Amino acid sequence: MKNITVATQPFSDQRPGTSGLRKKVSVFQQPHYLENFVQATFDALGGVKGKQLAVGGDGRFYNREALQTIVRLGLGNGLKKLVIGQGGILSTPAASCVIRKYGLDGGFILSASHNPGGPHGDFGIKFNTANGGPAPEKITEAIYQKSLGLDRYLTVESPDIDLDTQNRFMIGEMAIEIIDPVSDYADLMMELFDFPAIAKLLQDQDFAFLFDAMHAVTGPYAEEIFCRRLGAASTSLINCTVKPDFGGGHPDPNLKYAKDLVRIMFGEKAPALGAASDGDGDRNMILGDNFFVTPSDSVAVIAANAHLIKGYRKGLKGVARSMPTSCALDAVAKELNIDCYETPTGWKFFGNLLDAGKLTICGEESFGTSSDHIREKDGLWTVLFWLNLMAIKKISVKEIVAAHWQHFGRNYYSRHDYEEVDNKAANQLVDDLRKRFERLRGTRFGSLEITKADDFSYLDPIDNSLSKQQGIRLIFKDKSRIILRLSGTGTSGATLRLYFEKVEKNPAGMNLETQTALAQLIKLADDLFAIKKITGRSEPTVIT
Ligand code: G16
Repeated sequence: MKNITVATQPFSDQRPGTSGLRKKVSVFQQPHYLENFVQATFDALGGVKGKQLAVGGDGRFYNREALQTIVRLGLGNGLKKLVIGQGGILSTPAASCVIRKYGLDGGFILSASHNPGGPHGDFGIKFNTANGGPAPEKITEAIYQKSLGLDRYLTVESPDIDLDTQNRFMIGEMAIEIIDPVSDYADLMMELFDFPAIAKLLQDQDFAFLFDAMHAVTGPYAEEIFCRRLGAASTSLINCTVKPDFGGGHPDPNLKYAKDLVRIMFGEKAPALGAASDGDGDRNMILGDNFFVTPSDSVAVIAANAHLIKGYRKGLKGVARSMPTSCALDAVAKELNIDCYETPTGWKFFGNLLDAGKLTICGEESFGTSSDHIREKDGLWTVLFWLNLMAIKKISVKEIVAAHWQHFGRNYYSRHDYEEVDNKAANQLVDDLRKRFERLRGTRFGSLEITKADDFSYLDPIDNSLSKQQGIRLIFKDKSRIILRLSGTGTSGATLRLYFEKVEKNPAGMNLETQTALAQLIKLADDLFAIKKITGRSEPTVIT
C-alpha cells in the first residue's frame, strides 16, 4: 500500500441538498468528483485520524466502486476503523442504527434514496454524524465550503477489498469490519415491537400481508424480519432482490411508482395490509384493502396509538412534523398534552430535538415516519408499527384510520409535484410570490380568506440556528393551507411541490375523495400562482 496525495481542482456543485449530494451517476463518475467530496467531508470534520466510521449503501449502480474509493481515502487520511455492510449494503435506518450501537463517529450512506438508479440514473452520498442522523446544515455547509477550496486529496494505491465476506482485518493501521447489514437492525426492531403477536397475525390464514421492496435495499431486511423472524409466507414479499437499477423502476413508494403493490391492493380480494419502501429503506407507504393512508395521517395514527406498543408504553415526550406535513399530528399532540414541533423539510431538522429528548415520534408528508430509536426515518419500523397495531386492534387499516378521523377530525391532504420544470421559471415563480405576501394577507376568495402569507423560517430551539426561506405558506381562516416550495432532492431541473390541506371536523363530511375535497384550494393555487402558464404543464407529474 502506498500513500499518495492527488492534486485536484474544486467542483462548484458539491453543496448537499435536502439529504446529501445527489447527482447523475455520470457526474459522480468524473475523475476526482467523489474523492473531492469525501475529502471535503473529512476536512470539514477536522480530519479523521483516529476516528471510526460506517459505510454502506442501497446497492444501486456505482455503490461498490464508491465504497472502494472511500476505503482508500479512509486509509490515506488515517482513519482508525471502517465498519462496512456486507456487499456494500446498509439501509439508511440500519446505518443510523449501526453508528449508534457501535458508538462510531459517523458514517457515509451511499444512496440517492427514491431517485432511479442504473448507469443513467442517480447516485448520492450523505454523511451522518455520531448521533446516527443526517449532518446538520452547519456541517453540510462546512463540507461545501471545503469543497470549493480543495486542491488535493489523500488516498492510497491498494487493491480493492473483499466486500462480500463478513470479516475483520487490518490494512496498514486501519481496521476494517465487514458486518451483517441486517442483524443489528432486526434486533432493534425486536426490542420495540411485540414479535410474537405480529407473528401470530402474519401466520393467521385470514390475514394477508404484502410488502414490496421495489428491488431496493429493504429486500434482505424484509426477508430476515418478516419471513425468518416472524414466519410470514415468502409470497408476502415482492420485488425483494436488490438490483443496481432497481429493476428499471423508480424506487419511490407512492401511488404512482409502487405499481405492483398498488394494483394488488386496489384489486379484488386485496390483502389486509400492503406496504412498500424506497431505494434506501427510509420511506414507506402504508395501504389497506383498497385504501391509502396518507403519510401525514400515518404519523398521527402512530402517535395516537404509540402507548399500546411495547417500545413506547411510557408515552411520548413530544412529536414533530415538517412544515408541509398536515396538522393531523398537532391534534393528537394537543390531546396528549405534549409539544408538537414544526420544522423545515428534511429529517436533519429533527436531530437536535431528538438528541435533547424532546421528541419520541416524528414524521413527514414525504412518506417518512420514525421515532427516537434511531436518527433517520424508518420504512420497516413503520410497517412493523402498523402490523403490531393491527395485531392489537384486530380491525382493518381503513377502520383504524376512520376511527382516528372521527375522534380527531380529518385533515384532507395532497401533494402535487411538477418535476423537471425549467429552473429559471420555477425560481421566478417563487421570487414573485415572495414579493406578493403583503397584498395576499386578508384577501378573500369566495369562502376562503388568507390570514397568513409568509416564507417559513425555523429557529432551532436547541442550537438557535436559523433556517430561512423554507417554503411559502398561505394559511386560511378555516385552517386550510396551501404551501409551495422547491424540492432539494431532484437532479434534473426544478421540482415544484404544492401541498394542500383542508381540515374537516364534521363526521358527515369525512368521506369525500381527496382531490374533490381539496378542489377549491387546488383551483385557487392555479389561479394565484399561474402554475400551468409558468411551467407549461397542464397537470402535475405526480399526485400523492
Ligand atoms: C429526503 C429527506 C426528507 C425530505 C425528502 C423530500 O428524503 O430526508 O426529510 O422530506 O427528502 O425533500 P424535498 O421535498 O426537498 O425533495 P429521502 O427519502 O429522499 O432521503
